[in-house]
Amino acid sequence: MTDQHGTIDSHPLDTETYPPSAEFAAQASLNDSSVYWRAAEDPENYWAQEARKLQWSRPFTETLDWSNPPFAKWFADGTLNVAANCLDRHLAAGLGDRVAIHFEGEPGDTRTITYAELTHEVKRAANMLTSLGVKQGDRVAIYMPMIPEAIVSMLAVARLGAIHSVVFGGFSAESLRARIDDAQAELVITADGGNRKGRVSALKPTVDDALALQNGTELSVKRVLVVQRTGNDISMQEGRDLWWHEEITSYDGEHTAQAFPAENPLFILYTSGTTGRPKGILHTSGGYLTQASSTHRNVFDLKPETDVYWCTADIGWITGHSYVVYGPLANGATQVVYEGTPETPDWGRWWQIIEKYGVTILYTAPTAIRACMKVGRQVPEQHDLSSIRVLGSVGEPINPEAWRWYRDVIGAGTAPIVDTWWQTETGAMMISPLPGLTTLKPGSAQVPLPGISIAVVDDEGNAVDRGQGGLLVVQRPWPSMVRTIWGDPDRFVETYWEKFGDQYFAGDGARLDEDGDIWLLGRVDDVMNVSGHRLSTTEIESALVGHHAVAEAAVVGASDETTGQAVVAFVILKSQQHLLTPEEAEQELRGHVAQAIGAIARPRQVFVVNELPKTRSGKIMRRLLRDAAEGREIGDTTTLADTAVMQTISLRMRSDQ
Ligand code: 6R9
Repeated sequence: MTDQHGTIDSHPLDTETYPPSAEFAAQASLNDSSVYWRAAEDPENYWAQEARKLQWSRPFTETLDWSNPPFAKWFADGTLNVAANCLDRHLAAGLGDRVAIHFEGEPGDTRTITYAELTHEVKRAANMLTSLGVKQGDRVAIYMPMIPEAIVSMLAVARLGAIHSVVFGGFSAESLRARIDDAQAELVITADGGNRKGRVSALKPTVDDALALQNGTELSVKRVLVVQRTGNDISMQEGRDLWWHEEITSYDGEHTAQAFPAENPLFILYTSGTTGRPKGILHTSGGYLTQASSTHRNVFDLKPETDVYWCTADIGWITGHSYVVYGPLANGATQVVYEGTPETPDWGRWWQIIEKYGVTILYTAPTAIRACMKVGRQVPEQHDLSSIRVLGSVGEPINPEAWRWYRDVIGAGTAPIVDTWWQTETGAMMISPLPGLTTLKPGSAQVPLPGISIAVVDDEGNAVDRGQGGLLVVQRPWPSMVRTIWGDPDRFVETYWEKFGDQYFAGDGARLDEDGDIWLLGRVDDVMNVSGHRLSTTEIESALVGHHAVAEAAVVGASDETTGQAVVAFVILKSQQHLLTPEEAEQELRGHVAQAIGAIARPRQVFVVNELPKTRSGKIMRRLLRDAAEGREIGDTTTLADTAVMQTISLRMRSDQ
């Protein structure tokens, strides 16, 4: 079905394209499009070749075992040590003096850590954990700020064949405890605190609260290891709590890594923002490391000898796991790790860091880009960002307006932008341009990576034609796929596999354009149906942000007696736009959307707000906005970064109606 209204069944709004420059393509490692055909002919063979770039103790003979779908096994008879692949292997190749981490603390303290030093620290930590009783298969919870010890801890756990469960440092005591209980972790690694927004954000007291909760579950935790970072006053419980810096002095850097089977569990990561119990997404070793490292190399055109890479994600999220820890370190990359927030001490911080370290590849989220846009281009323009050669985006669809700003202001109008679609469940990137090959379209993640089979299907699971919209599915197993939900295989089957049989249901809507490129449209519950037309929240948000007065926008489909659903928009105006009153803004923006997309997309209401409700990972919680738009009691706000936001919005709406 196509129509003129710009619904998800029609052509994309933006048809401008950006082919790779001749200079970029000439130097790119992947600049021959035959890689796609070769991988498509025999995906398993493609992944086997990528896997062989890792160091295996016992080489695998079988690539994929899909005899018991949806429970996949990759490279199952091979053995390897994940941490040794990220560390010892590079030392053996003579790269010990290469910088692994340029650490920048928020207060301005710095550390430069080479691969030799990182390896030494991880070996000592592995010895320390062994003497604390950690062994293969045990679960270790990590609740840390973005400091080198967080990465050391993850790698030390991995080195022992144990399983880490990193819990983002912004989560509450209850959330932490729920995750500890679910995984039955016996050890927690934390810090006294971290630096955030110019203040000490205490962590150890939250761990204490989590462990003290009387929730009817017997506490699994026996020990707490505490890294000293901020020096805030904390209490240490005799017999349970140990200072890392005191304990570590007893251990040397001699540690031989043992090889574990490729399917040995590597980590559990709980997904946030969904209703009900958190889902413990389980990832294993060989397949995960294969795809994390392969995509990190190919999508960023990584040159480990010369690039300085920076991914701004926290290790509490999947992006931090795959593209701060495992991908970059397996590839021997040099990277920046920054502890703090982009606005501390001022909005110039990120650009100053890029200038200081000569960052060449930057990987961040659209929400951060829009925040920087809101502040204005004059801030990054005060810094020399000429080292940048590749830009990445992840976490949500990037609206064309933000895309163009990112390329023009941060990428000097020339850097390719790789818009990478993937999920906690997919473990690594799935859909993304390749910077030396793909002609870019702002706002579209475009093409499945080599070796990945993606389709857009209708409700019956039939692939839709070009020009049409539907649901995104992955058609074949991939190496870094989620293996199960920890402790709940039935839920794993139900959530992802029951809808379409052996195709993985991602929960995202998507549209194919006339070239067959994929446009992600947000979670399927964010797709609205207005008078029988399917409209995407993303598309309307993009139109709103395209208006010169709008800094950020969130759109929801609120139930409506006549049209089924109606479009309700929440916008933040740019700070210098006090020219428009809220009433004028509503008029103006309703008309603007109608003009940009079609009358069918005209918002029923536009509310001007000061802030939008977001999860701690920066995703807008449209569910709460929908509650507000439908005049309901606001639902569960526990995953909000700032719980007061919804109160302010509700008050604002009541005064309006
Ligand atoms: C990596 C990560 C996954 C959900 C996913 C989708 C959205 C992520 C995107 C994107 C459009 C992109 N998403 N990247 N949507 N374009 N490039 O973010 O994992 O936190 O599990 O979120 O994020 O809706 O389903 P996770």
